[in-house]
Amino acid sequence: MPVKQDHRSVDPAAIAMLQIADQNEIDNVWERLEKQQPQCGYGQLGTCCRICTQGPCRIDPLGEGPTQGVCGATADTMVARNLARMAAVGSSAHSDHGRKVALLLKAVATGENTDYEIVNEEKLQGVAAKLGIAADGLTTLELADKVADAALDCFGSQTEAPIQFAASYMPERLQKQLGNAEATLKSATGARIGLMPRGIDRESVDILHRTHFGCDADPLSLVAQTVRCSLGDGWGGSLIATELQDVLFGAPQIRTIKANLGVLDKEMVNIIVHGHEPVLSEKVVELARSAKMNEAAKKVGAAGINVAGLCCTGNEILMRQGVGVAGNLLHSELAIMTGAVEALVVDVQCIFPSLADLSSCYHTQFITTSEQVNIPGATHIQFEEHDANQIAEQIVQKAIDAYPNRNAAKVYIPEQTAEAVVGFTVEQILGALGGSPAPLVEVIANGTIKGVVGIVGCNNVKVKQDLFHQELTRELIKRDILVIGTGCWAIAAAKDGLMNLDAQELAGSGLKAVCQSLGIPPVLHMGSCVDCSRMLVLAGAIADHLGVDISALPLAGSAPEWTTEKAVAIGSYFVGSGLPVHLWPAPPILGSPAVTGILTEGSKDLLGGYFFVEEDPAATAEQMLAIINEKRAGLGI
Ligand code: MSK
Repeated sequence: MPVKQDHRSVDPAAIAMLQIADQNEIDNVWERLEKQQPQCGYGQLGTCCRICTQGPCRIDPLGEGPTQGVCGATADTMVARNLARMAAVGSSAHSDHGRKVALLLKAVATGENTDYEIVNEEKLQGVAAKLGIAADGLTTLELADKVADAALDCFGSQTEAPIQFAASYMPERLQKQLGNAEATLKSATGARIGLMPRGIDRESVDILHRTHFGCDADPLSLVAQTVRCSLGDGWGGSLIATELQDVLFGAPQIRTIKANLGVLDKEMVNIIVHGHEPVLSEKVVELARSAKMNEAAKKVGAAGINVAGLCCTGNEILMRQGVGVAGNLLHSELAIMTGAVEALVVDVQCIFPSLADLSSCYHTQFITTSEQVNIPGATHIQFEEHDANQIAEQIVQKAIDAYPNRNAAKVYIPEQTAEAVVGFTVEQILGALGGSPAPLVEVIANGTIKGVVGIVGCNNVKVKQDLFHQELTRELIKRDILVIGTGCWAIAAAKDGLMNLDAQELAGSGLKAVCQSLGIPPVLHMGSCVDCSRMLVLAGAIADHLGVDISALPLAGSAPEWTTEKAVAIGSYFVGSGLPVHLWPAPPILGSPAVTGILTEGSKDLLGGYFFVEEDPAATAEQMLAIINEKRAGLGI
């Protein structure tokens, strides 16, 4: 009698695959979590420090044992340093992604790279205009060169001035608010504590420096730098990634895609692309669609080539190419267990090292491609942007070569798929509204829609897969709150049918009427993790339209199944931009009353944004409604 697996996921496809894993004793992330129990309480509360070799030190928040580490660091210092380091890593991951796109744009502009081209001239001109770069008399490539230089300068700038992307895209009122907060911090502490990012790389390095042994011990300045670094991600690195990817690969369009493991095709060579950066996956899709490669696939007995995505690489090609998505983070092992995946091709971030061992039990080629992601047991095919076509062809060919090794007895593809309408960029949303936020503002002002919530982030194996994502989304739309979002949340919502037009029926009467008149679902897919920057830009456009601060708007954010350090950066730049942000699981800060106080209360006065923690989806929706109603009252609507 197989063990039921519905305590691990709400997704029927996942449950089916977990039953197969159970029957065949296949190791997986849920099993490994169980083997890790009980997990370290100090780590969960953030009160352990292994920054120097006099440690590791730990502090019991209940007052048992020492109250300081060997150097004298308190629990507040330890927690704040650990949090800052998380934000630095998360911001670095997003921003390094942005850097690579900026470097590619530069290489295309100078003619050094001819494997890519500028697909979206309109967007290029829009970005240039936003940055104040005059396009008159310049060719497209000359303009691209200037935009690439401006982007690259944001990474390495050594002045005290804010980076150009933040200074150009952030609403002026937010810049002023951050300036006021800096002044308040200075008068309270005497220290120069900045919040506007000066350089994307610099703010991460600043954290690495100030958290070195014997530097910053003040939770306030450590949290402030956490926010500054994260703002450099949201209004810098991630924004650069989003904007320049739209230039190079085209802006996403509203379209219908399929989501869940059922997108895999038993008759085809299945290639899954996983990770975050579309620079490689765009090429894999292009090559996989070519007549030449499909002919090659037919020669080995397949009906053709089918590409599917996972996680944010999946979101990128879903938004721009309409490619089906096989699942979110916790589907990555399950996808291999279908026995029908010829190649799992990964770039960077959110890739379990376990995929190598698991692939070796099947015919699946597990192919790493980034110099930053080397996994023992994987086949490494180094991706070089200047040779993208040839390398993508090599990868697709490797998948084709694997097809004859598929063991039919091991193949089981759950049939679940859901249709999802996706591709909601700021441009697409404003376009659907007639070019201005005015109609959205009007339906919010008259109460037809109460507010907007952005949900982001991962699956976390400690949370039943997709449960929080899906229930919170349902609870919010029921309360006439429009839900937008990115990342693995978006895939969870898509799999649940919440991005289907039929989901209008699940919305409250006001939201339903608006969605019906616009022909959109009540739950909008805005892209990958770096595309959280699209939500910032949208919030800024609404705030500017109304002439108020972002913090005054009936908006909130949530990361209800978050896992990664990138989510710390996203949450922190939302808070720094003035938004209340819900988190579950609780972040590792509860061992410090000071840090917890700053992030849940102090930041409210200083920045307008703050964090709150709640483990129940319906209670979270109620809290969000209360926040939204409070903001509405503040605006007099
Ligand atoms: S992929 S960062 S698990 S959303 Fe962006 Fe999903 Fe979180 Fe990775």
